[in-house]
Amino acid sequence: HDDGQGASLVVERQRQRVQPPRLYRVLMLNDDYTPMEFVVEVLQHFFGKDRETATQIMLKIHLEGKGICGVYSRDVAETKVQQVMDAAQQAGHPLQCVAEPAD
Ligand code: NFA
Repeated sequence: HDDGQGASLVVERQRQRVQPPRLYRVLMLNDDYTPMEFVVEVLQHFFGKDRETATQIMLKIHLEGKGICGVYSRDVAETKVQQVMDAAQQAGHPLQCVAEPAD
């Protein structure tokens, strides 16, 4: 049934425009100790990359100092960072992962 508020809700939504969620890049940083294989497995497991793509990203981080693992909403990006940091700590590797606003 019609509760009689439909028209006013439409007008309110016209006034109060919804903004798309801000996006965040998740970056991994190079270090001298984390094994290449561990980084490749992290990229596959937490970022959904296939083995070839994960290897390319790992090598870019190794050669250039940092690289983008993915771009997500803030909540998802922060969860990815925590998952990577937890996995690295569990394994005893110094791998660092950070999130930054995409723009
Ligand atoms: N630089 C590391 C090594 O030579 C590999 C690595 C790549 C570490 C990407 C962290 C990030 N074992």
